[in-house]
Amino acid sequence: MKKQPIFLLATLAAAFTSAYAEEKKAPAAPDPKHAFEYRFSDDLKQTPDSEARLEKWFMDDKFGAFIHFGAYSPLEGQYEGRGEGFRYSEWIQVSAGMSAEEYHKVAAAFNPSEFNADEWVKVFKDSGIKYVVITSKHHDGFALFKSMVSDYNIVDGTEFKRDIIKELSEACHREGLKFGVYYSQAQDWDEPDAPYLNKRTKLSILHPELPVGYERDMDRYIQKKSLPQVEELMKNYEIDLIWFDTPAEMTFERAKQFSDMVRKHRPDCLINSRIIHSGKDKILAENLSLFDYVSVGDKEVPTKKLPLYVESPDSVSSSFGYKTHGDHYYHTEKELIERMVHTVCAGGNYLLNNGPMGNGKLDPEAVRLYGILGKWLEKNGESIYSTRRNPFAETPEWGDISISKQGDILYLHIMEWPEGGELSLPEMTAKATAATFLTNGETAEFSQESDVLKIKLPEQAIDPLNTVIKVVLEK
Ligand code: H79
Repeated sequence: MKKQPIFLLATLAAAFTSAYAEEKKAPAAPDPKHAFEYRFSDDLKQTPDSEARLEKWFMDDKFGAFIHFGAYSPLEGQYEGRGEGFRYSEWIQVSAGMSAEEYHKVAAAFNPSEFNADEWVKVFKDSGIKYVVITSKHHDGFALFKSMVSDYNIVDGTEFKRDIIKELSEACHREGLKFGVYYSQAQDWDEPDAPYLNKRTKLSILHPELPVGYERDMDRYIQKKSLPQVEELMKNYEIDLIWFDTPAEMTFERAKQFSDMVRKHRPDCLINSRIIHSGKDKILAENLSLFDYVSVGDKEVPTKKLPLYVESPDSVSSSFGYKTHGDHYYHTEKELIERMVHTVCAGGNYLLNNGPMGNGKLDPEAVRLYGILGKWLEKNGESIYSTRRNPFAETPEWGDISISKQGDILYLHIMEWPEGGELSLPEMTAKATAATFLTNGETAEFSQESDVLKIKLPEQAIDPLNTVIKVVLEK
């Protein structure tokens, strides 16, 4: 078994948490449910169209900011003393058992008066982030953009009246960041015809006004709200990526209506796999034409290199929406670096979420953590941006490996410092011509014999977060 430091840590932390839960409310540990599962058959291949689209920017940009922001944000995971038991604060309508009518009051009260798109974008840009994906409509059904399809939106339904999607998309593009929207195409707790993902969402609680035995009609919901709102997004904003989620009852035919709609208005706009596959599904070859890349499971970090290009939807904390009530935790700096690096070396992008606060300001702890990644990227960015997945068969014990797009530079990411003052890289068939520590620019001494590269290391890690060695290969 390969050593997987993140999950080893998670298991230890889980044991610790349960043992001490009585005495001290320790933060919940990373959930083993998020452990990576390999759900790909090795012969899958993205369509040439998708590959071309991905190569335009996505595969080079590597690092995105995911943003969960909405009417749930000011509640921070609790409503009238209820609801804090759910891991995700954006689920408050369900966790607190609110009817749609009751939640309308929550939505109407949403007033993020201190929201400033330029301030957000500056934080992201300074952190090395290249694209942004924000919730334009989550499962609660409340849109953060002006919509003619439904007045259940921030412009028509609140005192705030401003269009968050418009302001943020413009601010991103002004600063050269790509802009994407999350859109919950299947679940919509405001719409009785939309499907409910699990037993926790009950039609009788959300819509008590409906007769018992009400027969839902998914296609009615799609035609009335979900598809026309996706069209509005595509027509009215400059969207580079659309992020679908939880595709309950999404057949190929239904999903195709969405992908056709996106392609009709914005041929270059990227589409994620959740248009049809949930994060836990096995990817099916017959669905590949519907999307461009694969979203692995929520907060899943791939630890094995993958045949299709992926993106990992991670979060700085255990929730996606801002949460202060009930169990929740933030990742450490070291964990976040590991999670980013493993994702990139497996062949994917790292989409790191933050949940802004109800007043419209970013979460200060998220800002701090993004800043740490940004600082690390300032020195080590060339080992991340525009690189490709680990070319070796195995993931090394001490960390991971990425390679430049041209295939002429290896980046060795040392996250577990090897003992014995030496790092050894077997199956190294290419000849190394130079080696330097990216962290401090110093030359690294190395030797190479019968396909084993040996690099001399100082006793202690130069950068405890991740020391990168750049190895130049002979042409
Ligand atoms: O938007 C974020 C999540 O709200 C969304 N996907 C990410 C990107 C998502 N929707 N559903 N799910 C993820 C999976 C379902 C999780 C749940 Fe639960 C199971 C919600 C309620 C039961 C675990 C237990 C989380 C809350 C309680």
